[in-house]
Amino acid sequence: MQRIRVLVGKPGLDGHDRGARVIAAALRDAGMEVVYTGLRAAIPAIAAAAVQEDVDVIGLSILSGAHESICKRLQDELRRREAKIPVVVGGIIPAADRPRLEALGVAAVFGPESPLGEVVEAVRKLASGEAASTVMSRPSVPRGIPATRLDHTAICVKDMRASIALIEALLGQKCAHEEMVAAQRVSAAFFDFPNGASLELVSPEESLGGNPGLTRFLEKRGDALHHLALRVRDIDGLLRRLDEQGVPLIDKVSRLGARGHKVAFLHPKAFGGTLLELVEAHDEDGPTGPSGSHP
Ligand code: B12
Repeated sequence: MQRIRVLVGKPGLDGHDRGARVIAAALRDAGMEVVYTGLRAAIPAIAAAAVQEDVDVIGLSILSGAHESICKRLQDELRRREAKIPVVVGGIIPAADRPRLEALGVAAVFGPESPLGEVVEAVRKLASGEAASTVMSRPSVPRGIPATRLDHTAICVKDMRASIALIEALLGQKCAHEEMVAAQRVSAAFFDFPNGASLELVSPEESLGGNPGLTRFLEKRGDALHHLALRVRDIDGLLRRLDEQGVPLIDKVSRLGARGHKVAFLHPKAFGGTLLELVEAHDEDGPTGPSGSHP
């Protein structure tokens, strides 16, 4: 049986070549012959090489945002050469752009964290002449929140000093960290636990002008559980993906929380009425402990 031949192209000025090299290696490991163009390949050169090398599939890696114009130009070049070669694309492709690429004749699109097995299978199907629609229908965008652990649980309190004294007595441990978060006009105190998660006490800080959201919360509920916080990686990439998937967000980009960590809140509607915070630590395994912030 003839080996499947694939051309992996890295068009334009985009210098992100990790994804292209990872994909080229995965296809080679799966027994395919792979021609990799290297960085900054011109589009006519990609089309010419694909025809000359008689490849079964062309794969483009694009993280520059120019995917639409590149795919259009490549299809024009292939048409000019009367070549009918399926094209797959990977990289940073917003979900909203996928239908446009499909309309341009792109057979499959793969975003960040696409499982390599899924890419190999799609290329194999296309090389064996399977319809692009069956390959395209496979979801390649990861879903959900890949939390690495619980970061902290926060209780909103009216009297910070009295609450710290109460919790210190109850847990038999000292408060690990106190901070005034000027940007949010709150004071926060943390009790850390051996598994890395912690309990946060948070209170509107009148000396900083107060936090209307927390003041309203206290008027309505009194001292009570306020939010849960999950530890995540690449918080801004995750927020972009959740936004594209229609998850209601309070923060579409992260902001600076306590302890210098990046944080963002989901709307309570997203989590059955409970306010959920995402936290990306600047030092994931470091000793800095959890962070906190307040919408
Ligand atoms: C590492 C990185 C860099 C490295 C690149 C190192 C290298 N040699 O590749 C460095 C530091 C050099 C860099 C620079 C820049 N970067 Co950068 N970078 C990243 C980062 C953090 C990870 C990319 C990566 O390597 N991922 C790992 C690989 C394995 O994943 P991948 O490429 O996504 O590939 C997977 C899929 O996409 C798919 N896939 C990819 N290619 C292909 C091809 C085929 C055929 C198939 C089937 C599948 C497929 O399968 C792979 C496996 O799942 C991303 C953020 C992110 N989380 O993606 C930003 C990111 C890509 N960078 C970005 C930017 C803006 C830049 C700069 C412009 C920043 C600047 N102002 O200088 C420069 C531009 C450099 C240049 N010359 O182009 C933006 C791009 C924004 C956009 N397009 O909308 C991103 C998204 C960051 C962000 N959140 O804004 N960057």
